[in-house]
Amino acid sequence: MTAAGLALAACAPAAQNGDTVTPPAVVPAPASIEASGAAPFRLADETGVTGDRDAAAVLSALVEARTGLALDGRTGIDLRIETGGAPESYRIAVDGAAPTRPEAPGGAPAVPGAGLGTVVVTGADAAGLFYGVQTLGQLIAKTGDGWTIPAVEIEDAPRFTYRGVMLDVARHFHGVDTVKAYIDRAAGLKLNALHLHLSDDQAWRLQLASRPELTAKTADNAIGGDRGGFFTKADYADIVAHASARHMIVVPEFDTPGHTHAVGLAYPGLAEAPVVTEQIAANGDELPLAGVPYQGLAVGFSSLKIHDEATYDFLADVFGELAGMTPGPYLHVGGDEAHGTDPDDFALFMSRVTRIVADLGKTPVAWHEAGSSSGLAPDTIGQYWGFVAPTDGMDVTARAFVENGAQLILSPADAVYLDMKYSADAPLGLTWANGPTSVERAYAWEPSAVIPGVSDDDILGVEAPMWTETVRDLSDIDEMAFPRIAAAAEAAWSPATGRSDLRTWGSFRARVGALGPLWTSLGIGFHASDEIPWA
Ligand code: TNX
Repeated sequence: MTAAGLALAACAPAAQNGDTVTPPAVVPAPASIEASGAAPFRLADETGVTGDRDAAAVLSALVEARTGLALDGRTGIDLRIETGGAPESYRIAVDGAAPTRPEAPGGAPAVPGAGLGTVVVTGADAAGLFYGVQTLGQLIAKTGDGWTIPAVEIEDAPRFTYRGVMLDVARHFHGVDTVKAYIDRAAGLKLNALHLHLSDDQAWRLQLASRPELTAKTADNAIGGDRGGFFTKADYADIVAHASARHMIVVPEFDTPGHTHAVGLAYPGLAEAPVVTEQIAANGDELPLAGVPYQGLAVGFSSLKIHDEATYDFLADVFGELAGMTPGPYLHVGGDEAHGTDPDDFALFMSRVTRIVADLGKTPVAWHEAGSSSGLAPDTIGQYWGFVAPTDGMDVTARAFVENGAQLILSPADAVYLDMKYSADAPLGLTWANGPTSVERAYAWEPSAVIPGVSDDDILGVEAPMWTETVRDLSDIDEMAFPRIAAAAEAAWSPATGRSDLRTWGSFRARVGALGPLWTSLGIGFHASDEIPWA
C-alpha cells in the first residue's frame, strides 16, 4: 500500500453537524467527501496540468484569479474524462505532498514537481469534469505552506438534472456582458440552466426578423424610466455560446398571454386594452394606459387577444424564430399572473401556445397557473412559484402537471426568489413573498417536501429567479444573488436534507463563509450577510 493509500484508509468525515465545519468547504455540498488527514497538495511554480485541454484552461483561469499562480509547470494535476458514470458526475483524489525528509539538502525535493503530491479529477463527461474543476477551485486555501489543496477524496453527482437561475432582462435591461458574468457565477455553483425572461409589460428585449416592431417600438423603455436596451440575434447567439461553453443551456421566455403590454405597443391589434385590477387600484401603482410605455411595477393588467387568429400567427412567428435560435430543449411560454384574462380563455390560450411550442420540437415550460388548463401539450413542464408551504391551492395547480405525466421545476418564492429583500431595511428588493428572505430561510427547505405527492422523480429541478424591478446592474445582481444563490444551488445539486451530514444550515453557513475570499477574487460583490461567518 502506498503512503497515500494508508492515509486514506484512516478516512474521517470532513465535517460534522453543527455550527462549525472544518475545511474543506465545498458548495454545493458534494455527495461524498472524505479527508485523509495527510499533508495537503502544494501548488508551486512546478505545478502543471495534464489531460483535458478545455478543463485545464478553466482551472488555470480559476487558479490564477485565486492565487496569482500560472500553473505552467509540467505535472501535478491531471484532468480526465472517463465515460460510464452518471451524467455530470466526477471524482477527485488528492494525494498530499510527501513530507520533506529532514536530511534532504535544503529540504527541497530533488525532482521538480516531486514531493508536492498529485491531484486527479475524473469527470464522467465534459460537464462532470468542469464541475470537478469548480470544486477544486473552492478547495484551494492559503496555508502556512503557501497555496494548498487538502488531501480529500470526493465522489459527486447532481441530485436534479435541471439546476437553474432566471434573469429578468425586461423590467431592467441587462446587457451581454452582465449576462455572461452571471453565467460564469452560476456555472461555478454547478447550475446548468439560464432562464432569460425576455419580455414583459415594460419591453420586449429580443430582436426578431419576423416581428421587428417588438424591439423597435418598446426596447427603449424600463421601470422608472431607466435605460432600456435589447439583444440582437448575434447577441443572443453570443450568450448561448458562452453558456454552452460552461455547460449551461439557455431557456428563453416570452411571457404570454399576460405581461404583454409591450406587444400591444408594437402591434396594437394583438392586445386587449389594459385592465385596472383591484390590486393596482389598491397599491396606488402607476396606471397602465393603452398606447403608452409602462414604467411601473404592477402586474396582471395586460392580455393578448385570445379569440383572434392573428394572436396565434404572432405566437407561431415569435416562438418559431426563437426555436431556431435556441439549441436547448426548452421554450418558456410564461402563463403567470394573467389576471386580465378570463379563466376559460386562459385555459384555451395555454393549450394552444404549448402546442405551438411542442410542434416546433421543443418542450414547453409554463408558470404553474397553466396547470389549471386541460389540454396542455403533453410533457409541458410546470414552474411552481408558490410558497414553501403552499397557499391558495397553488400546490393543486402545480401537481396537475405531474398528474398529466410531466415534471415540475421548483421555484418557491419565499425561499429562492433572489429579488426578495434580505431584511426589512434592505435598500434593494421586494417583500411580497412572505416578507424578507434571510439566507437561512433561503437554505432551510427541502424540494421533496413542498408539494404533497410530488417527489424526486416528479421534479425536473430547482430554479432561482431574479426579477429586476429594483435591480439595475451587475453589482445589484451580485448583492441580491450572493450568498442566497448558493442555497438554491445546494437544493438543486446536493443530497436531500437528512441524507448528508453537510445538509444543515450550520454546515452551509460555515462552508459559504469559507468561499468569501474566492468570491472576492472573482470580483463577486456578495452581500456580506451577518448570518454568515465570513473567512
Ligand atoms: C411575480 S412569480 C412575478 C413577476 C414579478 C415577481 C416579483 C411570477 C411568475 N411573476 O412578474 O416580477 O413576482 O418578485
